[in-house]
Amino acid sequence: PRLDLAPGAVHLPDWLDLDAQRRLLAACREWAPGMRQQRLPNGGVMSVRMVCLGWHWAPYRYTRTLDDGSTVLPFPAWLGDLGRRAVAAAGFTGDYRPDIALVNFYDAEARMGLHQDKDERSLDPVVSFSLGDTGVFRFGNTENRGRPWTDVDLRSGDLVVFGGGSRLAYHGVTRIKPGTADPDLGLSGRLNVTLRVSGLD
Ligand code: MD5
Ligand code: FE
Repeated sequence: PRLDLAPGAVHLPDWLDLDAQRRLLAACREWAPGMRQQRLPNGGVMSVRMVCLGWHWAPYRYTRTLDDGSTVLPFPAWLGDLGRRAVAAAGFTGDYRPDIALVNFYDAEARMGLHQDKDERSLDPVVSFSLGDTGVFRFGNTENRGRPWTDVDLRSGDLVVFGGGSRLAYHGVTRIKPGTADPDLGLSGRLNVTLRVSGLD
C-alpha cells in the first residue's frame, strides 16, 4: 500500500522485506562503531546516537571531517541504488543522487524534537528507512512547531519519502515502542537511515 501523509510525503509500509531489512541492519552494524551522541550549540546532547556517511552533520552544517579530524565514512554506491529505487517506488520522477546518509539509533528513551531538515543545499527528497522497534513519527506543518501535526507509527521495513511540499515540514520522533520489533530481526531499539542530497561538492 501507499499512504500519502501530505503532498510530497509518501509512506510505503513494509517496503523492505525481511531479507532487505537484515542486509541494511548488517550494514548499520558495520557503521555503528562511529555512532555518537551529538552535542548541540545550545548545550544539549541529542538522545539519538548518530553516524554519518558521505558528509558529517556538524550540527547545523555538513563537513568533510569530524571534530577529531577523522574522515567521514564513504557513502556506498549500493545505498544510492536503494535510494533511487525508493524514490521511484514512491512515485517521484527524475534523477536522484543521494550523497549523505544519516544513521540514527533510538534506544527506548530516545526522542527527536520537532525540527526542519534545512542544512542540505538541495531540496531533493529525503528517503527514510526504519528498522527494529516501532517509532511514533510526528509529521507537522511547514510553518511552525505547533499544530496541525499527524502522528504515524513507523515500523521495521517502512519507507517514507519526503519531497515536494513536504521537504521542509517540521517533524520529529515522539517515542519508541520497546519490544515491538520482529524478534527474527534481532534489533532492540530503532534504527532510521535517511538518504539526502547535499548539493555540495
Ligand atoms: C527519523 N530522522 O525517523 C527521522 C526520519 C533526521 C530525522 O528526522 O533528521 O535525522 S527523516 C524525516 C524527514 C526528513 C526530511 C523531511 C521531513 C521528514 N519532513 O519534511 O517531514 O529518525
Ligand atoms: Fe529530520
